[in-house]
Amino acid sequence: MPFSRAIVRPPAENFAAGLSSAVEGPPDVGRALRQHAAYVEALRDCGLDVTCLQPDEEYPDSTFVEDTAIVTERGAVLARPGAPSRAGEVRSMARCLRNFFAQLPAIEPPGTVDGGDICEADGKFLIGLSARTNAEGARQLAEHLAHWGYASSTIDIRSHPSLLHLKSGIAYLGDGAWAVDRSIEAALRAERGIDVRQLIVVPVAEAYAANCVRVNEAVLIAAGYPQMSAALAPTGRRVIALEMSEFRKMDGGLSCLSLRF
Ligand code: CIR
Repeated sequence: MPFSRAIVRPPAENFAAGLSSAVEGPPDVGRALRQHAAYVEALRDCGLDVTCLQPDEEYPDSTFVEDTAIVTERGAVLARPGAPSRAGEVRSMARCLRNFFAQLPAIEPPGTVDGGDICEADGKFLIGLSARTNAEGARQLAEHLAHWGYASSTIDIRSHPSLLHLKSGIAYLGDGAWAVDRSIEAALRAERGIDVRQLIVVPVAEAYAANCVRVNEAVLIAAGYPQMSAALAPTGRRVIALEMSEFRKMDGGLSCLSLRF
């Protein structure tokens, strides 16, 4: 089913106070807002009805809305972000999601799940075990997904410190096509029950570009990654390149900036 909606939240003035492991220095909030506006425009251009939440200074990382919920065609689950400073972001997302989902089960303590660790491929869910998503959170999520008839399995990325989330290193582009960081290529190939016909192993120098997003007939990728852009051509998808420099400085990528359903 194509996506018809997205939820986003522009960064707040104190965006630079969010969590970051990057060494590039603080983001420029004005530039981040312009990059975010272009991102929203691209989603609309792909046919999505975009709900734009108010920036929230209480949570400087709250522009990364993907981490607050797991949204599927059959239902949504409220996440429980593993970073304590982000836990409260879920409240306002729950209010928004209630407009679209009658039931909203939630990950409960001691489980933690960041939405960025969840990758769906044609109804099968890969759940990353990371510094943010723990085994108990993964277990609870798998149970909710199974209730809706979805299969899932885990991929442990805890020994890959360069990957904050599973989707920092993997993207499903549909029709058996994947973009994948070299460090998790073997784990992906070992997965059962998923369609892996075309694997784009992202060049080490372009590792950030592994976080790309298929939105209906298009793929959004970060601008400035020519090898990745060229590798996507055979997928036949329209490639939309977007400037992401300011979000990259805060460890965020394209998928993190929206919930799509
Ligand atoms: C964080 O560390 O939580 C944020 N600065 C970045 C979150 C990026 N989200 C994602 O990859 N899904």
